[in-house]
Amino acid sequence: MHSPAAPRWIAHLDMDAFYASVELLRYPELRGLPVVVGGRRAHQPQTLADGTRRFAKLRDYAGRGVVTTATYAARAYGVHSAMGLMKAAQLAPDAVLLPADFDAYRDMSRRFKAAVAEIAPVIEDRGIDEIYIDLTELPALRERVGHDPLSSVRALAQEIRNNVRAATGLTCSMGVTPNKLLSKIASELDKPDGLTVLTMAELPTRIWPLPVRRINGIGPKAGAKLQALGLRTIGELAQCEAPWLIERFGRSYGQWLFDASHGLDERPVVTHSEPVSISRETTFERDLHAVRDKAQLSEVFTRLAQQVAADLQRKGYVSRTLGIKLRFEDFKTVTRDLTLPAPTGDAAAIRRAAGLCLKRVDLSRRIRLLGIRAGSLARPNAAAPAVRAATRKAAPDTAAAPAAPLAAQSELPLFDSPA
Ligand code: DCP
Ligand code: MG
Repeated sequence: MHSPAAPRWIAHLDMDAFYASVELLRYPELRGLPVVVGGRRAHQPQTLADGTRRFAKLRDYAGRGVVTTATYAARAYGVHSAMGLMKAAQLAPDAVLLPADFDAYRDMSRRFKAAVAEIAPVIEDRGIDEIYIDLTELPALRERVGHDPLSSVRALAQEIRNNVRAATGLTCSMGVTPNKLLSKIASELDKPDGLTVLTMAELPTRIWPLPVRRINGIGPKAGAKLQALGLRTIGELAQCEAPWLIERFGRSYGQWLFDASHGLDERPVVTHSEPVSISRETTFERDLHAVRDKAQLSEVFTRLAQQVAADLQRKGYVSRTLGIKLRFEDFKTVTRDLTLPAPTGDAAAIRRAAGLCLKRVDLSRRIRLLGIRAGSLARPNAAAPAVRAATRKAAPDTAAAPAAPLAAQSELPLFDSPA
């Protein structure tokens, strides 16, 4: 085990404009242009008779979709992730709009992680385009005692970046520091295609001038509260005494704020993380009504169940807790879930369980978003978990898990009766 005193070298690697960069591999003629990912299938580029491609432009977009990601050329116009596409169109009307292709992004995600693992296998997966890597025990660093440690760290980080580039054709940005907290901040300091190596000695010059919100864990609420207290930068936060912060933010968060501002973070790089749940959801182009749009809703519901089943299968899980998420026209969100007597990965069983959850929701309002979530994940070959007839948030009349065989192909009528 690592003693807290022994310094570590932890890297945070984050792919640059990830989804958009994957698209540029496929459409190299778009390189350097403002490109936004976020369209629907209708925005798929058309190949013309002469072999050239015709792309959809943001100016022609109408709808409620949001920007999933934008190339750096598009960001120069102020376009960013989560911005409405109509708003983005005002800023960059000539930007190219492309539909998202999640299968391609997932495939590229696996490839870049494999390329890192060839050099540095201690990896914590943080999602589709980012990972932490513990470099501390790598021979390339350990065997160079007596050499300039910073230059070995830099060379190793560069080698990892080169391998990612060679395997994927994509660039990434990397921060390498003594811990995860600082590396996460550092990887953003020289984006895109940047490498930032920091020691603790550089905390005052490189980290303290940054706004408090750059710390992963200071969200909008805490950020606003710190701002109201007159604390804008991480350095200003570091000037505060721990008891003063604890008084205002509570014992654990106050102490954490103090530690974070001083660049302290002992969290290990965790290599085996199991997903808590697998889910799919979709936002409709227009709000749908349970009765009038029954056919369309039912179709979407089936598709979501099939997607969740396919995700489960690909990742090698079965699920025992199926749930649904609904967002209504007034943006109110409700969830319902249901624990099955035995885990399943079957699309029909998932749809059926989700259908039972749906029956517990008042469907008189129009629906904006629909999602299905599979939780309590297990490996199919693992010993069956103890059967426990439990439902959470269940109405008394539907508390029992379905008794019929879950793989039954019969489809329950869904969206048939708004409560
Ligand atoms: N993403 C998303 N919704 C968001 C933000 C991001 O679906 N609100 C997706 C698209 C991104 C990917 O996740 O390509 C990675 O997210 P990042 O925050 O790392 O953003 P990018 O990789 O696109 O850009 P950057 O170069 O800033 O890392
Ligand atoms: Mg990224």
